[in-house]
Amino acid sequence: MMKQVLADARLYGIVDMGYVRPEDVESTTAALLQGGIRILQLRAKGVEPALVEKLARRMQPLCRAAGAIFVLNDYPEMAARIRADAVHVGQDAGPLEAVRAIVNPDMLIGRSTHSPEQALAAVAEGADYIGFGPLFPTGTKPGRPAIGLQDIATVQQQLGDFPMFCIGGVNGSTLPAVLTAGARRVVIVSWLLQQPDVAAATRNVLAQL
Ligand code: TZP
Repeated sequence: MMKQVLADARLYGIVDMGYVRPEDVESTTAALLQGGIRILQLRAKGVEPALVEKLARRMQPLCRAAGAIFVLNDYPEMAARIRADAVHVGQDAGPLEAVRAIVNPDMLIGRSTHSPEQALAAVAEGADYIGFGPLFPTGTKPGRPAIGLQDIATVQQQLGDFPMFCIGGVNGSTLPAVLTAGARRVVIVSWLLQQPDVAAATRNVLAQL
């Protein structure tokens, strides 16, 4: 069932604790869901795990009620414990087989990829979806070099309709170019979170996808 929600998802949102105060996690989650997002990640780099779990447990029921996929970034053990719908890991997490061994068999696994080679490798390894980027330099992942738009079409073609979410510096102004470059699905983090009306901005982006 969540596989179908994933297949249908065009916009992936992230409640990133670099932009959202802990006390605003629920209202931000609600606004993104209200705008129509159906896959939502908690990303809390540098936050102590006990607080991450607390925040996850606040977001999760809101996602569930909306029929949206709740993704925990990093922490496969925690994802298994709280029965998240999905866990997202980076290149540093080791083989996906090891992640798969930790989580429930039906849990979706996503992986960040930063080149066509990594994208194809993650799919071959059994990822359920991938992130592909950063397309542009972004303050949300500082120091990570931008990969540009030139490889999107080729990789997406090779993957068929496999869920590949283009990420990094996607915003209201860059979105048209990202779509023209061949992206079918995007992740937008800071730009969405910083909109005065998050739900309306989400709705607006979804209409363009
Ligand atoms: N991985 C690659 S780029 C990125 C992540 C988590 C951050 C994207 O954030 P933003 O604010 O949409 O550029």
